[in-house]
Amino acid sequence: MSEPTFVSLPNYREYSVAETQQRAQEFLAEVRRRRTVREYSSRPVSRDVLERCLEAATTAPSGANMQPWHFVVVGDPELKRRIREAAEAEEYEFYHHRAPQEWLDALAPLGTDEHKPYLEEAPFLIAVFVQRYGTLPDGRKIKHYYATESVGIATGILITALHHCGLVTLTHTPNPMGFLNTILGRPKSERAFVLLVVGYPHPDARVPDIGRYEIGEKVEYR
Ligand code: IYR
Repeated sequence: MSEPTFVSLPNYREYSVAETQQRAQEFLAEVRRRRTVREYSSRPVSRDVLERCLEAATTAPSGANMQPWHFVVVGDPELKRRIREAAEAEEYEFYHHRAPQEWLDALAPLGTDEHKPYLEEAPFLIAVFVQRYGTLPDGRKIKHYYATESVGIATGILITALHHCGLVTLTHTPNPMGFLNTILGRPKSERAFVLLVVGYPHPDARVPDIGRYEIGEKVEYR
């Protein structure tokens, strides 16, 4: 077992009370504007910006610092076409056979169906994988703790970073997502967590007229 070593907290910043309040307000105003978008412009997205946002995502805290994520950025039209084809096949089954009525009722306000043109129209898809375990240089397996939670946190940072850059996303979870391992050549030790659609909104993009709960219904202080 290796002994822990410590360094002093690097780059920590404290703000004045007024600045703290302003930052909290501004951040809230910024994230409040985020909406999930299903209609994309074919306008390209700077690869450089994606790289910075992905790097931001990989700063997420993770169980035992295992960093149990893997991101595959897909911009190749042929790969996007294959992903769309596979996703639409699964989604057809979902909407027509697998989904219980209760689930379909819950989705009704979103107006979704098995057609997923955005998987080809958006400039990039980011397939996010959970690494259930890692492999040491000598080939031994190493367990990842809280892998799903960690990848969820990283994905949240990614979505927020992309929004911060004026990009829009869709958190797409075709069900099941095993086809992503096949198409993208990822090992069985990884499970697809989400397929993030990334781009600029179509000029005529519309979003469902749905709202958020009042904060008091979701947060309490004791
Ligand atoms: N995966 C399907 C269904 C779907 C499920 C949930 I939960 C959503 O919030 C939205 C859609 C689809 O993408 O259409």
